[in-house]
Amino acid sequence: MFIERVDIIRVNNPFTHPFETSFTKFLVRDALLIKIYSEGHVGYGECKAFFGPFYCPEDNGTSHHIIKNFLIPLILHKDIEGPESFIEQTWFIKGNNLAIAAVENALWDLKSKIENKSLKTLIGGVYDEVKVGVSLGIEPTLKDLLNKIDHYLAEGYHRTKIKIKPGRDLEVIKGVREAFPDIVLTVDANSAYSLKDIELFKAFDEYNLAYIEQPLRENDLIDHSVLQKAIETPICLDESIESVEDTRQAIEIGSCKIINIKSSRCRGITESIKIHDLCMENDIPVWCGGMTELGIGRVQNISLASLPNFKLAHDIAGSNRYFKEDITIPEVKISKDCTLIVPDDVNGFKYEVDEDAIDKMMVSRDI
Ligand code: OSB
Ligand code: MG
Repeated sequence: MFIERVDIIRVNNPFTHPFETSFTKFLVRDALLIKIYSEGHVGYGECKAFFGPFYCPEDNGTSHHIIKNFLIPLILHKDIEGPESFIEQTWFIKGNNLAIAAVENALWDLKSKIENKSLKTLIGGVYDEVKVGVSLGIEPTLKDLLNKIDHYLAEGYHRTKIKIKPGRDLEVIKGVREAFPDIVLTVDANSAYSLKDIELFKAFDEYNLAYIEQPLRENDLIDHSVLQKAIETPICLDESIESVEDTRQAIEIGSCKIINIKSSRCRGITESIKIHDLCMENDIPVWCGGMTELGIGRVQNISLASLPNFKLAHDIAGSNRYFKEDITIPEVKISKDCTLIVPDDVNGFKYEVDEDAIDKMMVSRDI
Protein backbone atom coordinates (compact mmCIF):
# COMPACT_ATOMS: atom_id res chain seq x y z
CA MET A 1 0.00 0.00 0.00
CA PHE A 2 1.45 3.34 -1.07
CA ILE A 3 0.87 5.91 1.70
CA GLU A 4 -0.11 9.25 0.19
CA ARG A 5 -1.02 11.30 3.24
CA VAL A 6 -1.50 11.09 7.03
CA ASP A 7 -3.64 13.39 9.20
CA ILE A 8 -3.60 13.73 12.98
CA ILE A 9 -6.81 15.18 14.39
CA ARG A 10 -7.38 16.08 18.03
CA VAL A 11 -10.94 15.84 19.30
CA ASN A 12 -12.70 16.47 22.60
CA ASN A 13 -15.89 14.66 23.56
CA PRO A 14 -17.43 15.31 27.01
CA PHE A 15 -18.32 12.36 29.24
CA THR A 16 -21.97 12.29 30.23
CA HIS A 17 -20.82 11.48 33.79
CA PRO A 18 -17.35 12.04 35.36
CA PHE A 19 -15.22 8.87 35.33
CA GLU A 20 -12.88 8.65 38.33
CA THR A 21 -10.01 6.15 38.61
CA SER A 22 -7.24 5.78 41.21
CA PHE A 23 -5.07 8.09 39.06
CA THR A 24 -7.39 10.91 37.88
CA LYS A 25 -10.92 12.04 37.21
CA PHE A 26 -11.98 12.34 33.56
CA LEU A 27 -14.54 14.92 32.41
CA VAL A 28 -13.74 14.97 28.68
CA ARG A 29 -12.34 12.33 26.32
CA ASP A 30 -9.43 14.14 24.72
CA ALA A 31 -8.21 11.94 21.85
CA LEU A 32 -6.04 11.86 18.74
CA LEU A 33 -7.41 10.32 15.56
CA ILE A 34 -5.22 9.22 12.67
CA LYS A 35 -6.26 9.07 9.02
CA ILE A 36 -4.00 7.28 6.56
CA TYR A 37 -4.74 7.71 2.85
CA SER A 38 -3.82 5.13 0.25
CA GLU A 39 -5.13 4.02 -3.15
CA GLY A 40 -8.47 5.82 -2.77
CA HIS A 41 -9.07 4.50 0.76
CA VAL A 42 -8.74 5.98 4.24
CA GLY A 43 -7.68 3.90 7.23
CA TYR A 44 -8.69 5.24 10.65
CA GLY A 45 -6.87 4.79 13.95
CA GLU A 46 -7.52 6.17 17.41
CA CYS A 47 -4.69 6.89 19.83
CA LYS A 48 -5.79 5.75 23.30
CA ALA A 49 -3.59 8.18 25.24
CA PHE A 50 -5.21 10.65 27.66
CA PHE A 51 -4.62 14.35 28.32
CA GLY A 52 -1.99 13.50 30.91
CA PRO A 53 0.48 10.69 31.72
CA PHE A 54 -1.62 8.85 34.32
CA TYR A 55 -2.38 5.38 33.09
CA CYS A 56 1.07 5.05 31.50
CA PRO A 57 3.90 7.52 30.73
CA GLU A 58 2.38 8.65 27.40
CA ASP A 59 -0.16 11.41 26.90
CA ASN A 60 -1.68 13.07 23.84
CA GLY A 61 1.18 15.57 23.64
CA THR A 62 3.92 12.93 23.59
CA SER A 63 1.91 10.66 21.29
CA HIS A 64 1.39 13.49 18.82
CA HIS A 65 5.12 14.21 18.83
CA ILE A 66 6.09 10.55 18.30
CA ILE A 67 3.50 10.02 15.57
CA LYS A 68 4.45 13.19 13.72
CA ASN A 69 8.24 13.05 14.05
CA PHE A 70 9.02 9.34 14.17
CA LEU A 71 6.14 7.24 12.84
CA ILE A 72 4.76 9.21 9.90
CA PRO A 73 8.27 9.49 8.35
CA LEU A 74 8.45 5.67 8.36
CA ILE A 75 5.43 5.36 6.08
CA LEU A 76 4.68 8.62 4.25
CA HIS A 77 5.26 8.48 0.49
CA LYS A 78 6.45 4.91 0.87
CA ASP A 79 5.09 1.62 -0.33
CA ILE A 80 4.62 -0.49 2.77
CA GLU A 81 3.45 -4.07 3.06
CA GLY A 82 1.03 -3.57 5.93
CA PRO A 83 0.61 -3.29 9.71
CA GLU A 84 2.96 -6.15 10.56
CA SER A 85 5.86 -4.77 8.51
CA PHE A 86 5.22 -1.33 10.04
CA ILE A 87 5.58 -2.84 13.54
CA GLU A 88 8.91 -4.42 12.52
CA GLN A 89 10.09 -0.97 11.47
CA THR A 90 9.37 0.47 14.94
CA TRP A 91 11.94 -1.79 16.65
CA PHE A 92 14.21 1.18 17.47
CA ILE A 93 11.57 3.10 19.42
CA LYS A 94 11.46 2.48 23.16
CA GLY A 95 8.00 2.55 24.72
CA ASN A 96 5.42 4.91 23.16
CA ASN A 97 3.16 1.93 22.53
CA LEU A 98 -0.06 3.97 22.39
CA ALA A 99 1.34 6.18 19.61
CA ILE A 100 2.60 3.17 17.63
CA ALA A 101 -0.71 1.33 18.10
CA ALA A 102 -2.69 4.27 16.71
CA VAL A 103 -0.81 4.08 13.41
CA GLU A 104 -0.80 0.28 13.40
CA ASN A 105 -4.58 0.18 13.96
CA ALA A 106 -5.10 2.61 11.08
CA LEU A 107 -2.99 0.37 8.83
CA TRP A 108 -5.16 -2.64 9.75
CA ASP A 109 -8.22 -0.58 8.82
CA LEU A 110 -6.59 0.39 5.55
CA LYS A 111 -5.69 -3.22 4.79
CA SER A 112 -9.25 -4.25 5.56
CA LYS A 113 -10.59 -1.65 3.11
CA ILE A 114 -8.09 -2.38 0.34
CA GLU A 115 -8.66 -6.15 0.55
CA ASN A 116 -12.39 -5.72 1.19
CA LYS A 117 -12.26 -8.09 4.19
CA SER A 118 -13.36 -7.40 7.74
CA LEU A 119 -10.74 -7.08 10.48
CA LYS A 120 -12.30 -10.21 12.00
CA THR A 121 -11.53 -12.15 8.83
CA LEU A 122 -8.01 -10.72 8.55
CA ILE A 123 -7.07 -11.79 12.09
CA GLY A 124 -9.01 -15.07 12.19
CA GLY A 125 -11.78 -14.12 14.65
CA VAL A 126 -14.37 -16.78 15.46
CA TYR A 127 -17.14 -15.13 17.49
CA ASP A 128 -20.14 -13.43 15.87
CA GLU A 129 -20.87 -11.42 19.00
CA VAL A 130 -18.99 -10.58 22.19
CA LYS A 131 -20.17 -10.15 25.78
CA VAL A 132 -20.11 -6.76 27.38
CA GLY A 133 -19.14 -5.81 30.95
CA VAL A 134 -19.25 -2.41 32.60
CA SER A 135 -16.39 -0.52 34.27
CA LEU A 136 -17.60 1.92 36.91
CA GLY A 137 -15.54 4.81 38.25
CA ILE A 138 -15.15 5.85 41.87
CA GLU A 139 -18.35 7.60 42.93
CA PRO A 140 -18.74 10.26 45.64
CA THR A 141 -20.71 7.88 47.91
CA LEU A 142 -21.52 4.17 48.12
CA LYS A 143 -25.15 5.00 47.43
CA ASP A 144 -24.20 6.71 44.14
CA LEU A 145 -22.21 3.62 43.15
CA LEU A 146 -25.05 1.24 44.04
CA ASN A 147 -27.42 3.32 41.90
CA LYS A 148 -25.00 3.11 38.97
CA ILE A 149 -24.67 -0.66 39.37
CA ASP A 150 -28.46 -0.99 39.46
CA HIS A 151 -28.73 1.02 36.24
CA TYR A 152 -26.19 -1.07 34.30
CA LEU A 153 -27.51 -4.40 35.62
CA ALA A 154 -30.91 -3.37 34.29
CA GLU A 155 -29.26 -2.90 30.87
CA GLY A 156 -27.96 -6.46 31.16
CA TYR A 157 -24.20 -5.90 31.50
CA HIS A 158 -22.56 -9.29 32.11
CA ARG A 159 -19.92 -8.24 34.62
CA THR A 160 -19.57 -5.30 36.97
CA LYS A 161 -16.09 -3.86 37.53
CA ILE A 162 -15.54 -1.15 40.10
CA LYS A 163 -12.51 1.08 40.40
CA ILE A 164 -10.81 1.14 43.80
CA LYS A 165 -8.03 3.23 45.35
CA PRO A 166 -6.40 3.35 48.78
CA GLY A 167 -9.06 4.39 51.29
CA ARG A 168 -11.89 3.51 48.88
CA ASP A 169 -11.57 -0.26 48.74
CA LEU A 170 -12.64 -2.89 51.30
CA GLU A 171 -15.64 -0.94 52.61
CA VAL A 172 -16.84 -0.30 49.07
CA ILE A 173 -16.44 -3.96 48.06
CA LYS A 174 -18.30 -5.04 51.22
CA GLY A 175 -21.11 -2.58 50.56
CA VAL A 176 -21.51 -3.65 46.93
CA ARG A 177 -21.41 -7.36 47.79
CA GLU A 178 -24.07 -6.95 50.49
CA ALA A 179 -26.35 -5.12 48.07
CA PHE A 180 -25.67 -7.51 45.15
CA PRO A 181 -24.73 -10.96 46.55
CA ASP A 182 -24.75 -12.80 43.21
CA ILE A 183 -23.35 -10.52 40.50
CA VAL A 184 -20.08 -11.18 38.68
CA LEU A 185 -17.99 -8.53 40.43
CA THR A 186 -14.39 -7.42 39.82
CA VAL A 187 -12.21 -4.54 41.02
CA ASP A 188 -9.53 -2.50 39.22
CA ALA A 189 -6.82 -0.76 41.29
CA ASN A 190 -4.89 0.69 38.33
CA SER A 191 -1.59 -0.13 40.05
CA ALA A 192 -2.27 1.94 43.18
CA TYR A 193 -1.02 -0.55 45.81
CA SER A 194 2.16 -2.35 46.90
CA LEU A 195 2.98 -5.63 48.65
CA LYS A 196 2.67 -3.77 51.95
CA ASP A 197 -1.08 -4.05 51.35
CA ILE A 198 -1.04 -7.87 51.25
CA GLU A 199 -3.37 -8.22 54.26
CA LEU A 200 -5.91 -5.98 52.55
CA PHE A 201 -5.90 -8.21 49.46
CA LYS A 202 -6.28 -11.32 51.64
CA ALA A 203 -9.41 -9.69 53.06
CA PHE A 204 -10.81 -9.29 49.50
CA ASP A 205 -10.93 -13.12 49.23
CA GLU A 206 -14.11 -13.16 51.30
CA TYR A 207 -16.12 -11.28 48.66
CA ASN A 208 -16.03 -13.71 45.76
CA LEU A 209 -14.46 -11.36 43.22
CA ALA A 210 -13.99 -12.85 39.75
CA TYR A 211 -10.58 -11.15 39.70
CA ILE A 212 -8.56 -8.21 40.98
CA GLU A 213 -7.23 -6.12 38.10
CA GLN A 214 -3.71 -4.66 38.30
CA PRO A 215 -3.35 -4.34 42.08
CA LEU A 216 0.39 -3.45 42.09
CA ARG A 217 2.66 -1.23 40.00
CA GLU A 218 3.18 -2.00 36.33
CA ASN A 219 6.79 -3.18 36.73
CA ASP A 220 6.08 -5.44 39.69
CA LEU A 221 5.72 -8.85 38.01
CA ILE A 222 7.63 -10.48 40.86
CA ASP A 223 5.49 -8.89 43.57
CA HIS A 224 2.33 -9.83 41.68
CA SER A 225 3.56 -13.42 41.74
CA VAL A 226 4.06 -13.22 45.53
CA LEU A 227 0.60 -11.70 45.94
CA GLN A 228 -1.08 -14.27 43.65
CA LYS A 229 0.36 -17.10 45.76
CA ALA A 230 -0.97 -15.49 48.95
CA ILE A 231 -4.58 -14.99 47.82
CA GLU A 232 -7.36 -17.10 46.31
CA THR A 233 -8.84 -14.42 44.06
CA PRO A 234 -7.29 -14.49 40.56
CA ILE A 235 -5.14 -11.51 39.60
CA CYS A 236 -5.78 -10.05 36.16
CA LEU A 237 -2.91 -7.99 34.75
CA ASP A 238 -3.55 -4.86 32.70
CA GLU A 239 -0.78 -2.20 32.83
CA SER A 240 1.99 -4.81 33.39
CA ILE A 241 1.48 -6.52 30.04
CA GLU A 242 2.93 -4.58 27.11
CA SER A 243 4.32 -7.44 25.01
CA VAL A 244 4.37 -11.18 24.47
CA GLU A 245 7.65 -11.24 26.44
CA ASP A 246 5.96 -9.64 29.48
CA THR A 247 3.22 -12.23 29.09
CA ARG A 248 5.65 -15.14 28.99
CA GLN A 249 7.37 -13.93 32.14
CA ALA A 250 4.11 -13.28 33.99
CA ILE A 251 2.88 -16.78 33.16
CA GLU A 252 6.19 -18.44 34.03
CA ILE A 253 6.37 -16.96 37.52
CA GLY A 254 2.61 -17.08 38.18
CA SER A 255 1.95 -13.34 38.40
CA CYS A 256 -1.67 -13.69 37.26
CA LYS A 257 -4.39 -16.11 36.17
CA ILE A 258 -6.11 -13.79 33.69
CA ILE A 259 -4.93 -11.07 31.29
CA ASN A 260 -6.73 -8.02 29.98
CA ILE A 261 -5.48 -7.26 26.47
CA LYS A 262 -5.57 -3.68 25.25
CA SER A 263 -4.09 -3.57 21.80
CA SER A 264 -3.04 0.05 22.40
CA ARG A 265 -0.87 -0.86 25.40
CA CYS A 266 0.90 -3.54 23.32
CA ARG A 267 1.78 -1.54 20.17
CA GLY A 268 -1.32 -2.77 18.39
CA ILE A 269 -3.20 -5.74 17.07
CA THR A 270 -0.12 -7.57 15.73
CA GLU A 271 1.42 -8.07 19.22
CA SER A 272 -2.01 -8.58 20.82
CA ILE A 273 -2.63 -11.63 18.63
CA LYS A 274 0.68 -13.13 19.81
CA ILE A 275 -0.26 -12.45 23.45
CA HIS A 276 -3.67 -13.98 22.86
CA ASP A 277 -2.11 -17.13 21.36
CA LEU A 278 0.42 -17.57 24.18
CA CYS A 279 -2.31 -17.16 26.79
CA MET A 280 -4.47 -19.72 24.98
CA GLU A 281 -1.62 -22.28 25.01
CA ASN A 282 -1.28 -21.73 28.75
CA ASP A 283 -4.98 -21.80 29.71
CA ILE A 284 -4.96 -18.13 30.69
CA PRO A 285 -8.29 -16.63 29.60
CA VAL A 286 -8.19 -13.08 28.27
CA TRP A 287 -10.68 -10.27 27.80
CA CYS A 288 -10.50 -7.00 25.91
CA GLY A 289 -9.78 -3.94 28.01
CA GLY A 290 -10.95 -0.44 27.18
CA MET A 291 -9.62 3.12 27.41
CA THR A 292 -12.98 4.92 27.29
CA GLU A 293 -12.38 5.17 23.57
CA LEU A 294 -14.45 6.78 20.89
CA GLY A 295 -16.12 4.70 18.19
CA ILE A 296 -13.07 4.03 15.99
CA GLY A 297 -11.19 2.35 18.82
CA ARG A 298 -14.32 0.72 20.18
CA VAL A 299 -15.13 -0.99 16.87
CA GLN A 300 -11.56 -2.26 16.49
CA ASN A 301 -11.74 -3.68 20.03
CA ILE A 302 -14.91 -5.58 19.15
CA SER A 303 -13.12 -7.21 16.21
CA LEU A 304 -10.06 -8.13 18.30
CA ALA A 305 -12.33 -9.70 20.93
CA SER A 306 -13.63 -12.15 18.32
CA LEU A 307 -10.45 -14.26 18.70
CA PRO A 308 -11.19 -17.59 20.44
CA ASN A 309 -9.45 -17.09 23.82
CA PHE A 310 -11.32 -13.83 24.56
CA LYS A 311 -13.50 -15.74 26.99
CA LEU A 312 -14.57 -13.24 29.66
CA ALA A 313 -16.84 -10.18 29.38
CA HIS A 314 -15.06 -7.14 27.93
CA ASP A 315 -14.72 -3.45 28.75
CA ILE A 316 -16.25 -2.64 25.38
CA ALA A 317 -19.50 -0.97 26.28
CA GLY A 318 -21.96 0.74 24.01
CA SER A 319 -20.98 4.35 23.17
CA ASN A 320 -23.85 5.65 25.31
CA ARG A 321 -22.11 4.24 28.40
CA TYR A 322 -19.79 7.27 28.19
CA PHE A 323 -20.96 9.73 25.54
CA LYS A 324 -24.00 11.49 24.18
CA GLU A 325 -22.49 11.46 20.69
CA ASP A 326 -19.89 9.30 19.04
CA ILE A 327 -18.09 9.15 15.70
CA THR A 328 -19.38 6.00 14.01
CA ILE A 329 -22.48 5.24 11.97
CA PRO A 330 -24.28 3.38 13.37
CA GLU A 331 -23.32 4.22 16.92
CA VAL A 332 -21.93 1.27 18.91
CA LYS A 333 -25.00 -0.09 20.67
CA ILE A 334 -25.50 -3.14 22.89
CA SER A 335 -28.10 -5.73 21.92
CA LYS A 336 -30.97 -6.86 24.16
CA ASP A 337 -28.81 -9.56 25.78
CA CYS A 338 -25.94 -7.09 26.17
CA THR A 339 -23.61 -8.25 23.46
CA LEU A 340 -22.01 -6.42 20.55
CA ILE A 341 -22.19 -7.80 17.02
CA VAL A 342 -18.75 -8.24 15.44
CA PRO A 343 -18.55 -6.44 12.08
CA ASP A 344 -17.88 -9.02 9.43
CA ASP A 345 -17.89 -9.53 5.68
CA VAL A 346 -19.99 -12.66 6.27
CA ASN A 347 -22.91 -10.94 8.05
CA GLY A 348 -22.30 -7.76 6.01
CA PHE A 349 -22.40 -5.60 9.14
CA LYS A 350 -19.98 -2.69 9.23
CA TYR A 351 -19.40 0.66 10.84
CA GLU A 352 -18.58 3.85 8.92
CA VAL A 353 -16.75 6.81 10.42
CA ASP A 354 -18.90 9.92 10.84
CA GLU A 355 -16.72 12.75 9.50
CA ASP A 356 -19.29 15.41 10.45
CA ALA A 357 -19.21 14.21 14.06
CA ILE A 358 -15.40 14.38 14.02
CA ASP A 359 -15.57 17.95 12.66
CA LYS A 360 -17.84 18.97 15.52
CA MET A 361 -15.49 17.50 18.15
CA MET A 362 -12.25 18.72 16.52
CA VAL A 363 -10.01 21.06 18.53
CA SER A 364 -6.96 21.00 16.25
CA ARG A 365 -5.50 19.19 13.28
CA ASP A 366 -2.14 18.51 11.76
CA ILE A 367 -2.44 17.64 8.10
O1 OSB B 1 -7.58 0.28 33.64
O2 OSB B 1 -9.08 -0.59 32.47
C1 OSB B 1 -8.52 0.41 32.86
C2 OSB B 1 -10.32 3.57 31.69
C3 OSB B 1 -9.27 4.42 31.52
C4 OSB B 1 -7.99 3.96 31.80
C5 OSB B 1 -7.78 2.67 32.25
C6 OSB B 1 -8.85 1.81 32.41
C7 OSB B 1 -10.15 2.28 32.15
C8 OSB B 1 -11.35 1.49 32.35
C9 OSB B 1 -12.53 1.79 31.46
O3 OSB B 1 -11.47 0.68 33.23
C10 OSB B 1 -12.73 0.79 30.42
C11 OSB B 1 -13.70 1.20 29.34
O4 OSB B 1 -14.91 1.02 29.53
O5 OSB B 1 -13.27 1.70 28.30
MG1 MG C 1 -7.48 -1.76 34.09
